[in-house]
Amino acid sequence: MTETLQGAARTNALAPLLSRGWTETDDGTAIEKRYEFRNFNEAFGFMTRVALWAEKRDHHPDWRNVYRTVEVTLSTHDAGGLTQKDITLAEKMDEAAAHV
Ligand code: HBI
Repeated sequence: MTETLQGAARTNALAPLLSRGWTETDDGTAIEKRYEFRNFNEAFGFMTRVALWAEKRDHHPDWRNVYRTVEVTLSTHDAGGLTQKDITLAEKMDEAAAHV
């Protein structure tokens, strides 16, 4: 099982994400971000691309779509917290959102 990120490794991994609108949950077990697109088609297209990528890697976002917004929570449930898998998925999602 992937280990949760701790100490400096966690701080360093989170720094670029926090600068791009990700926040840590109060209990520290997850990160969250709200994406806003121009319309539903862009939001759902983003979700489709991320879903295919996530399924291939067997690591999945918790998310909620309302019209043109997508609210995302990332955590590694098996590990009970934040792991490198969440960081990698967050980076992939930011990249996907930048190319809708
Ligand atoms: N996705 N976010 C997340 N966290 C998990 O622990 C996880 C997952 N997708 C699939 C998965 N675990 C499976 O590997 C296990 O539940 C078998």
